[in-house]
Order: sequence, then C-alpha cells, then structure tokens
Amino acid sequence: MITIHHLGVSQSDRIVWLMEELGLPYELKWYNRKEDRLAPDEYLALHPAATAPIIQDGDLMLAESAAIVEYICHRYADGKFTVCPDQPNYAEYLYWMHFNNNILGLFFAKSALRAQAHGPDADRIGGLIKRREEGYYRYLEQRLGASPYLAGPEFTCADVMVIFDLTSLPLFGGRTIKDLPNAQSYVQRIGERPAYMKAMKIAGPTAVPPTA
Ligand SMILES: N[C@@H](CCC(=O)N[C@@H](CS)C(=O)NCC(=O)O)C(=O)O
Repeated sequence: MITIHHLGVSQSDRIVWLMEELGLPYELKWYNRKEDRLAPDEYLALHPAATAPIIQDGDLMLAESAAIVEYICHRYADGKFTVCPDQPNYAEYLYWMHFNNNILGLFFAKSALRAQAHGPDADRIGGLIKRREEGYYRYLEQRLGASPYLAGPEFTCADVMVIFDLTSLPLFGGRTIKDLPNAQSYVQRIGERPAYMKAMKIAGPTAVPPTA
C-alpha cells in the first residue's frame, strides 16, 4: 500500500486528494512543520530532494508532485485522470501539469525579494516577477473561461496539480485570485467534489493531525 508522507499545510494534500478521487487505499504519515514553518528534520531525511510530498511504495521513495500523480495514475489506475499523446488535449494537459512549478518558482523568488527589498537588483527582479506572474494568471483566467477543467472538458491530474496554488499558496503570501472570476468559479467547482472535500478534511490546510 502507498504511504503518503504528509507535511502539514503543504502540497502533499494533493496526493491525498488524488487517492480519494481514485478510491485507492493509502496510509497517511503526518509531519508537523516546525516553528519557522519549514519541514522537520525527520521529513527532510526521507528523501535526498527533501521536499513535500513524498510517497513510499515498497522500496521506492518518490518525491515531486507531478511525478507522483502520474506514477499513481499509471501504475494503479490504468492511466485514469491522465491524457495520452494521441488525445487532442495532450498539449494542454502537459502545460497545466507543469504550471505549479512556475507558480512555486515565482512564490520563492517573491519571498526572497521581500527579504532583500532594498538590494541592487530588487527593482529589476521585482519587475520580472510581476510580469511573469501576471502572464501566468492571465493565461489561467483565459483558459478557465474557455474550458471547465485545465486540460479540457474532463477533470485530470492537471487540476490536482494546480488547485493548491489557488487555495493554499495565498495563505503563505502567494497571489490571490480575488480578481479572477473564472478561477474563482473553478475553485468552487472543484471544492464541491466529494473526494476533494474528504481529502481537505483529512489533510488540507485547516486539518488537524490525527491523534496517535
Ligand atoms: N515541485 C515540488 C515542490 C515541493 C515543495 O516546495 N514543497 C514544500 C511544501 S509545499 C516543501 O517541501 N516545504 C518544506 C521545506 O522546504 O521545508 C513538488 O511539487 O513536489
């Protein structure tokens, strides 16, 4: 059975959500963040990349959300929620599967810039971050005006990948979607999915760790 090593208030909630969507069994191991909001040493020791999420499947320890969701869907669910190269929306699927890393990259750059607000390159880097952030969210809003889900008419792993950026990242100072009506309706639509509601109760940002 797959073990999800879940870091509290983190992107690993998307793996819980995926397992609930697929109806697959899993074991959840919960790790609280430290006072400084970073992962505890016990979590960092799980994998050389030391990022959340991490899953364990037998001897395999796998990091990186996009790799994890594809791995689970292909290995345990006959490719459900994925899009194959011969399908018309394959390119859209790929793009939105990778969107999360763009947003995360900007989020970390913004956080670093906030800490170095008066450095020599602050204006130039700040301008670049703003331009790229506007571009990503402009495209997101445009896409969700044209399509109910990111990869096309059906719910896929691309949706599993992106929701965290729109719901939880703002809790850490990331960009909100208050000015993006299509993105807001999309978040609401996803929020009504029973598996999503269940997963957020178990592992979402306001969930509490199970008592041992
Ligand atoms: N691209 C990676 C990003 C992983 C990542 O940055 N995870 C954060 C949690 S949201 C993390 O590990 N934070 C804890 C820390 O670095 O101390 C993925 O999607 O898995």
